[in-house]
Amino acid sequence: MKKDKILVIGACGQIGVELTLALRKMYGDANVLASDLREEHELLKGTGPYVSLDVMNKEMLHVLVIRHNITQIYLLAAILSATGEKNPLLAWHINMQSLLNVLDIAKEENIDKVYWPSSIAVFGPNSPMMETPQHTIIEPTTIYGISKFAGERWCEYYNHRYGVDVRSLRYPGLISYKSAPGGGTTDYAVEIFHEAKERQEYTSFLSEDTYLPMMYMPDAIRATIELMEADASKITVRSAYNLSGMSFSPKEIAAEIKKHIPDFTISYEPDYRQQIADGWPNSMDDSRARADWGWKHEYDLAKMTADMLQNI
Ligand code: NAD
Ligand code: AKB
Repeated sequence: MKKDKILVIGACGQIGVELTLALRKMYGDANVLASDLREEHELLKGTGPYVSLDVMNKEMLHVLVIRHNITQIYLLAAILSATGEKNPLLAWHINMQSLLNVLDIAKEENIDKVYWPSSIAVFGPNSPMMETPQHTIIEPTTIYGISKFAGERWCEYYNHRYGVDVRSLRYPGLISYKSAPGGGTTDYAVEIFHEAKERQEYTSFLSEDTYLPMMYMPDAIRATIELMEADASKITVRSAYNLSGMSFSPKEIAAEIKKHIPDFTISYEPDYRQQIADGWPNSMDDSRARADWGWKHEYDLAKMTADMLQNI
């Protein structure tokens, strides 16, 4: 029987650290090879194998996959929405070429499964804002969203044309305390917890009534693993599944934090990220993920806030 050997690319990022640790628990430490451009994250040290890898170097990636008999690849390396707007061509280049390198090697080496995340950023101002459906107008206006939408099309193409078993989720904004977020528009919802604990005040770069779809990291990790563990016959969406947990505004999260830290105050100074957020959904319809492979979220705003404040 073939043993699973997993390669995580971008393992030192906000999702990568927690996903790598979760995969190591499931598959055994030695069977999950973590890789990133950056130095190994503190929380990964001593938990399993680590290599330095630039995913843009296709030859090196290919050698690594062959040398380690890799059977599954999780590609998490990317430039996120806010950072992407500062250098759109670089964001396009990295987000696209990394995915094409992985898909092509997966095809050539008959890799069993590939995971690559998409985002709510695929939607734009012409998409329905409330309960945004799985299939609807998709006209992203950020370079990050454009690259995610193009990536979704490539994933479906490699699946339909070459049979590559690639799976994807449109993550909402993710909130976590183990590894810092990497330059997104939803990062305010992580920063606010740190500032609330350290200074009892926070200045939000989004306006008070900006609603965005959000999710607590334990739900996101579980969704990822459940999607990847599902029988292939259940996966009817080969672009990316809508995925939903909760939806709130800066005003609402501040009110929830105030229940735990009564002195906490928030002020608002919207910057360039406001425009990005204004083009994204307020909430998402993820009924397809629920129907196909049984997705069910666990954390709401109150439960997440209590856990974040306890663990930071
Ligand atoms: P992150 O920025 O925290 O982590 C990305 C990691 O990739 C970093 O550790 C970085 O060093 C690494 N990396 C960058 N370029 C690389 C390269 N050339 N070679 C190897 N490694 C490289 O991002 P994240 O939040 O962990 O996101 C992971 C994926 O999930 C991305 O595709 C992102 O678009 C997607 N996503 C994230 C969120 C979120 O809220 N965090 C929401 C939707 C989608
Ligand atoms: C970002 O804000 O760029 C990410 C995302 C929702 O894709 N968190």
